[in-house]
Amino acid sequence: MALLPILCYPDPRLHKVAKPVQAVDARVRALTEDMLATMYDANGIGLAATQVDVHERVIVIDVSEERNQPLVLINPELLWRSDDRQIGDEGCLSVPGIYDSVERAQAVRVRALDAAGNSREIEAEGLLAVCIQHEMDHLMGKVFVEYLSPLKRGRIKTKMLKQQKEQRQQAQHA
Ligand code: GNR
Ligand code: NI
Repeated sequence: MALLPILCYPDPRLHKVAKPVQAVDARVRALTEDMLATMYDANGIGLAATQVDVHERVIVIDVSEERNQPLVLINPELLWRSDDRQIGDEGCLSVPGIYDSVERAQAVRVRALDAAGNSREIEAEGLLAVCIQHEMDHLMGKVFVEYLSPLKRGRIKTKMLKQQKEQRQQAQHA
């Protein structure tokens, strides 16, 4: 098991479109294990393969308080989304320290393969539905800040680049 480095906005690799997984084999299972370890280590509720620079349709999620209900979604397909909407603050491990309000469907139904390669259908609402939509966006190369105004997005981009520059300088002087 390994912790994987997480790409940070505005890294252009976050906008790559992920390809379907061809076979749920040992390589893909190892990827899901590493992604779960990385997500738990970073205290996130979800992680898309795109964020660890793997451009395949793989998502891991755990929205439980106890952090003991891992969910693996491979090749997820959106079957249905409710007309009912919800608005909530979102954050992203690829945009650290930024939280802003995003409107999403209140409920979704998805079909995906699990880590054993079995097809499953999941109906989700509330936070789990938000997280599934947020992660499926990542697989399409979309980051939540793209729902914000161009002004806010510009400010976030500047702030992230400044943070990254400071981090590089710190690393150099270490
Ligand atoms: O950890 C995360 N929290 C979160 C909170 C509200 C809405 C979405 C999320 S997902 C995020 C982890 C992440 O960046 N997944 O891609
Ligand atoms: Ni994210």
